[in-house]
Amino acid sequence: MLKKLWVKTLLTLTLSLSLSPFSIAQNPMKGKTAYEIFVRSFQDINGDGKGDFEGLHSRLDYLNDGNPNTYTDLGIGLIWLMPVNPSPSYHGYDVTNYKAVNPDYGTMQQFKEMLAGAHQRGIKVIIDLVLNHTSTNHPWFVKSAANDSFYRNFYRWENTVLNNTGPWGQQVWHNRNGQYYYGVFWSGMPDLNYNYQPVRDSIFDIAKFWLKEVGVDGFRLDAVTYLYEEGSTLKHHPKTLAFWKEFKDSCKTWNPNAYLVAEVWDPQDVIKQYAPNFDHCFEFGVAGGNLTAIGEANPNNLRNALAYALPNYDFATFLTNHDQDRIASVFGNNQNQLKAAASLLLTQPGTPYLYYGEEVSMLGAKPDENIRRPMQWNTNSYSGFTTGFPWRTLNNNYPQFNVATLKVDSNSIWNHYRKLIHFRNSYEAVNSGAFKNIISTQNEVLISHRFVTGQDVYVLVNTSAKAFQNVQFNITREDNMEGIYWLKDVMADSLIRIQSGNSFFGLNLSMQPYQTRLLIFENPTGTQTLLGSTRNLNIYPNPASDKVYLAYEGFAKEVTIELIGMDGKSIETTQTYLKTHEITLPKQAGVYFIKVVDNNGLSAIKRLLVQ
Ligand SMILES: [Ca+2]
Ligand SMILES: [Ca+2]
Repeated sequence: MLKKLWVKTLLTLTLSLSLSPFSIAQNPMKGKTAYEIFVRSFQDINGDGKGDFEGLHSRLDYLNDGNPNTYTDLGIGLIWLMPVNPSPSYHGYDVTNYKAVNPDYGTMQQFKEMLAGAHQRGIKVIIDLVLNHTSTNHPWFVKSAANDSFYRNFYRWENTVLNNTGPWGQQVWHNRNGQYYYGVFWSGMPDLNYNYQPVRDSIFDIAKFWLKEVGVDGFRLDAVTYLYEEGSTLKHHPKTLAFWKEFKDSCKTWNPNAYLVAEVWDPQDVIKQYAPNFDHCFEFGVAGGNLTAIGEANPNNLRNALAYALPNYDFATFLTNHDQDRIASVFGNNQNQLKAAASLLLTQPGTPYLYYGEEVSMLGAKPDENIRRPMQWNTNSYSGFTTGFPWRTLNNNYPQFNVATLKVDSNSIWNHYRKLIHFRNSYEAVNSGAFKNIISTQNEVLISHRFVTGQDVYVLVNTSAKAFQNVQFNITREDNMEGIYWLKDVMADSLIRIQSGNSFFGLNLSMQPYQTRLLIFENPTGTQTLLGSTRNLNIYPNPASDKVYLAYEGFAKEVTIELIGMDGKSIETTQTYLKTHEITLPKQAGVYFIKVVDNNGLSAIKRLLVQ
């Protein structure tokens, strides 16, 4: 098992030696793993059957307990809350007041307390802003429909129904008292008229309110392609793109670290046009590539999507979101396929977004309510989501697929997610380094080289149900050093030995169906340049009971670790090539010593208090 201490040590070291090859260092969410939450379905505290801010607050430790030395949380660094504004609908994508919170979820004070709790744990929080349209119950629309002189032009009105239909052929002009207003999605969501300056002013004021007065870290921006319509141009109007540029610039003025992620559900050449106006767009091409890679045992779509996006823009990735059938339903709850899909998501470039419950294989297929069901926490009634009656029934698989049950099964999908997220969080090469697709003898196995200077990680994911005995591929080393190298296989916690006389290595590995291998390139025997010149032995925790973890740097590859008692007698000796080591401690409390010696005779000794 990967140990955080070891990872931190290695990371500190490599960070000091390298700069990211990307220009994305400025991205405020660089390196983070994100989690999309439907507040109504996450955790209910007051027993009314609807999730709320206090419920979410009580579950923050599940996402990230804020302690970098624990490994039992999910390791999430950013949460996206689906709309929290008041709304007549269960989902909230038709807002009636942009500067308030939905009373179903609690008060603004409770929202702010939850936000503070998240920030204490190092979790950033962004909220969904739905700015293309409002609810017909929004006071702006009510006044507009009543012909109020100021609000009339907040929406687009025509005296007669126009015969143009919407982008997907739908009716977009809706009757209200014999006049017609434009609503691209449906009659309950009238589009705002962005050609009217007071609308734009109001929208900027809303963004400023949330960033400056409330203190959220940014926004997920819904349906960003539809703001302006003129004639037959109903999407991607040049004014729409110009608006978002201005919006981004303004948000960064109010908070330089504000983060904007946009929904541009379009082909990649369209995403490319929008990308400069946001920190991220969701990469629907890569997301689709993840699904076809596993569904069709063919990673080519994914390879192509990454090849297009990577040189052009930074992006956010996912498997499925709140608008799509859940991944567990897509793959018939095949746990091996679901693990492989998670492996793709959490080892690929881009900021990955989990959809809540994905980590416990929550099921869900359209209609939308069924993909937004209550979270599956435990085996209690209603899975611990509520003590009352839930707003929507739970999936009937919750007795087997819930956090509490899967947490104690080391091979579960939940632990697969947890390990991968912590792995990703720990390696700059994986969370924000460069990506190179490695060609092998098996097209079904996606092999990625993720790297920054001084840190090389190779990820192998078998996208198929077939086992392969001989997956052959080459890896290269720029430092061109001769010697014995080791690849640490993190998932298997084992080492693969390779030897070379030049910078080119041929590897030949087996892959089980849907297997994931995470291979870290360890440094060659006897060379210490990459490890730094200072020998350093870290013991954690200290004082300790039960177990301690060692991390050491500055030693040659092979080390001998010795546990010594107060009387100076050796209790246990171990030889290892790993850069980290776990020791099970004697039951007897007292002072012990740990000594590390390498095969060049370099050594360090440290005192350990066992409680
Ligand atoms: Ca509630
Ligand atoms: Ca519009």
